[in-house]
Formats: sequence, structure tokens, C-alpha cells
Amino acid sequence: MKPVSLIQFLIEERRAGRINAELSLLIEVVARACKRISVATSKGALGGVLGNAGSDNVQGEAQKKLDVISNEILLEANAWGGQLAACASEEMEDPQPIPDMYPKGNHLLLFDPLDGSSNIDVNISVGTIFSILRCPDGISEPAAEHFQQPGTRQLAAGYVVYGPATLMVLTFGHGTHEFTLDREVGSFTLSRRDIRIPEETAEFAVNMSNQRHWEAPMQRYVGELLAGTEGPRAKDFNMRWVASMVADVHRIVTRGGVFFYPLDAKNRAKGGKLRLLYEANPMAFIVEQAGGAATTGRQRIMELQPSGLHQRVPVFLGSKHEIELATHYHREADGAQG
Ligand code: FDP
Repeated sequence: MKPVSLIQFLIEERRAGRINAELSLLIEVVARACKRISVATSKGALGGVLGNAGSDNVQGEAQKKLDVISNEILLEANAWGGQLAACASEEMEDPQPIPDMYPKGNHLLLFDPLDGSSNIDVNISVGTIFSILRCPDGISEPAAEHFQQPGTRQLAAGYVVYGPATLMVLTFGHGTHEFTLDREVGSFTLSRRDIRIPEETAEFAVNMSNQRHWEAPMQRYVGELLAGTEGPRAKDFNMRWVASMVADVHRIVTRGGVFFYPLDAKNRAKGGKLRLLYEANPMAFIVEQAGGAATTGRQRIMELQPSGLHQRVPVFLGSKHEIELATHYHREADGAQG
């Protein structure tokens, strides 16, 4: 079969009436920016891009040089194209308006420019996550509240993994598709169409060092997985934790599995660890479109009404039956308490 480039794929989606020209161009611009981030990450120490930038982001976390570089690459690439009304980034407190000298469009772009950045210095996969929303009608200068739309309103979402290969996984709400960067040709090429995440799995991803801080239903669920063939699940489960969400989710999108960043005694005051608008919503859209499920442990992530641009939430996502069971344990425990 002849390879299908990302551009060809986008043109076909346009012809099928699934996306408009503006959204198609916006994806091309994001993809081009991610190719630049891929080049920057792959240079490692030789590019002088490793280590801390010496600043903190809006979340009070130390920024890596590559966090700052990736954020700038995405902002610069997206400023002039004419498809956007504004951008919001995990690295910036407020939304970034489109400079006056450029035309404005009616889309909003949200991104986590370099997810898993604590892994950069040890040469482990990192990634970019993005989400695209429509700018509400009549708003020419979008503020934070205009980005605070439930995940069900996303027009598109995607992530790029900078690993042994650079890959982009994308959805417009009509299935989830994967594109691999052909480094020689310089273009993303369709490598998997209509990805399906198996409903059953025997692999889970969670930071086990937080176990003692978890809520009772999470303790129960993981306890049963760890009990293996001798426990109530009568099955052995394997564990993986890369600690780059993009890499952990990509494993699930490739061979199934479940990923958890639950509420715990350490992150409870913040609402969770991962960000709803930059991480949870786009990943939930991608996973659901591949037949998986994504909840907070209690509710479907994409139905949450965001209350802040940098809001954090618990994240449970991946193979459907496991996510349903873990969510059921939490709801059951809430019911028993209430
Ligand atoms: P990071 O802080 O390195 O950016 O986005 C947060 C995140 O990484 C996720 O990519 C990753 O899944 C998680 O945090 C790792 O958390 P732990 O440090 O608790 O392992």
C-alpha cells in the first residue's frame, strides 16, 4: 500500500466533511512545530538543551530548558497562521493572545509543550499534548474562561511522543490514528488507522510509591491486581511506569493497559496531579475514540465543567473493563459512605 502522509490524510478528512480547512491547517502547523521540538530533543547534550532553565512555571515547578524552548516553538509557529484566536499553555499563567499584526481565526489551542520533562535529562521519551476548541462566538479576545470548556467540546486532540521514533496520535472524534515521522522525508506518515484499545488487559501503570497515600477504593483495586492468580481476580497483572504520561498512554494505545494518577493525601488539596485541560481531556478524547475509557475514578473526564485554566484532576484511563471496575469501586465506596 502507498504511504499516506499527514497532509493527504487531512485533505481526505476535509473531503469527507469531518474537518474544515482552518482546522486542517492548524493541525499541519502544530505538526510542523512538533517536528522542530523533535529535532531539539534529539540533540540532547550536544544541543545545549538539557538541564533546568532556572525558572518556575505557573504550577511552581522548575522549568527545564526544553520546556521553555518547546513552549516558544509552539507559540511562534501558531501566532501567524490565522487559524487561532488564542493559545493556552501549561507553562503560562494566562492565555496568550494572537499578536495584532496577524489575522485571527476562531479556534483555541491548548498544549502541554513538553510532558514528562523530568525524564529529559535521562534520555527517556517525552512528548507534547494538545487540544483544540472552538472560540465562543463573538469573542475576539479570549480569556481563561473561554478555554474552560468540557472535553466533550474538543474538536481535535493529539499527542506527539519523542522516543526512539517520533509519533503523532490524533483524533477529530472519528477514531484515533497514528502517524510516524519519516525523518529522511520530514513528514508524518500514517502508521495505524482506527486504533482499538483491547477492553481487557493484564498490565497497569501507576506510581506505586504513593500507595500509602491513596484512598481506600484505590488500595482495594490495586491490592486485587497485586494478589494475582491467588487473589479475587485470579489473574497475574504486570506493572509499567515510565513517568512520562505520553509514553505510558502510548503503550496503552498500542497494546492495551490502564494508567492511573489517582487522588491521594499529597495531591488532594490541588484536586489531583494532572491538568484537566492540557493532559486529562486530550488523552481522554484519544483513548475514548480508540474504544477505551477515561474517568476521574468517579466521573467521565470529558464531562467535567472546568473551573480553572490550570485545574488538576485524578486520571484513570485505558482498557475499558478495568477502568469500569476501578471506577465502580470508588462509586461504591462513596455510596457506602453517603
Ligand atoms: P512531569 O511532572 O515530569 O511533567 O505531567 C506530569 C507528569 O510528568 C506526567 O507526564 C507523568 O505521568 C507524571 O507527572 C509522573 O509523576 P510522578 O513523578 O509521580 O511519577
